[in-house]
Amino acid sequence: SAVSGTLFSVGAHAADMTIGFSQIGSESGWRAAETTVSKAEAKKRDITFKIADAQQKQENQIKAIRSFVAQGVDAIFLAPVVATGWDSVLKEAKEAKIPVVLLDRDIDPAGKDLYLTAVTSDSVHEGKVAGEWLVKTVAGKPCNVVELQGTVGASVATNRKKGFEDGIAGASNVKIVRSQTGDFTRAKGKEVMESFIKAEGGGKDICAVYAHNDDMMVGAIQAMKEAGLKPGTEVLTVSIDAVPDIFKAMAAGEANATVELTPNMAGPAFDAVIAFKEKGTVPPKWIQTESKLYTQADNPMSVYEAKKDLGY
Ligand code: GYE
Repeated sequence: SAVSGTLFSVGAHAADMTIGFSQIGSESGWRAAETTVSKAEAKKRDITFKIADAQQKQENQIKAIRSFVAQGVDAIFLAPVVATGWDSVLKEAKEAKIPVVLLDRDIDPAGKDLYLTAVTSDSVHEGKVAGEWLVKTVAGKPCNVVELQGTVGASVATNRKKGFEDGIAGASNVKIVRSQTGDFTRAKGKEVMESFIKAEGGGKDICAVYAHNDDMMVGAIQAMKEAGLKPGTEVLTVSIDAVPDIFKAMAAGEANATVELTPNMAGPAFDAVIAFKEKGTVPPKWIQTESKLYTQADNPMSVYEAKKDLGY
């Protein structure tokens, strides 16, 4: 009928949509899984999905966004490598009436009117859960912690640092003695851990390692083993992401705990964009995904097996 015809033409249909995604790169196992899962989620909804890999560089992300704007895509997903420096390019997208959705990292609060919604976990909470786990586990014993930070200027690095500091704030026995960036990669995690061990006279006084992601921890575990230390027993480990390899390390007794976040940030983002385009539904400014702590007590080998099918 004429009525349903009219209704049909006002709605944007997922199958007709093209969405561009400015992805950071492939620095971690979590990131690679996010890319895989995003493609699968686009396919489920019949969305034409274009991914631009920025190879960790903000300037490449800015170029990708400009190119998506020039192509007139229906929406843009952005995983912002750092939190600042987005104002002018996001204004360009806004002027072109292209909604932007942030995935997995935030931008500075000043940019809040420049995007439709952000799909992220609560990264302050993740750090806090990690810190509280450590406080509980050392049960009052003195504990010198070394910290491997994520990418400098990334919201998740700032927040996971702050959250951990909050988590240990009430425990004067737990102290961060060294803290440096390992840029979220295995290679740098290993390198920085080697320098921590050297600087700490062989590492005998390091009680725990806190890493802002599992990949850096996997590198750090390697460094500890090569230095003759025993991660998982002599040196406690707690990190974030819950990638399959950390469960393997937990099953081997070489890692202690991880905080999980889902690599499926795109699914809720697609749904928000579709509802916005089709019905004008404005999503909440923050779509929060869950965080969950896993320890050696959670049957790590079975989690490892289950994770392998989830895009990792
Ligand atoms: O934890 C880390 C990745 O932004 C949530 O980035 C993401 C983080 C993730 O490199 O592994």
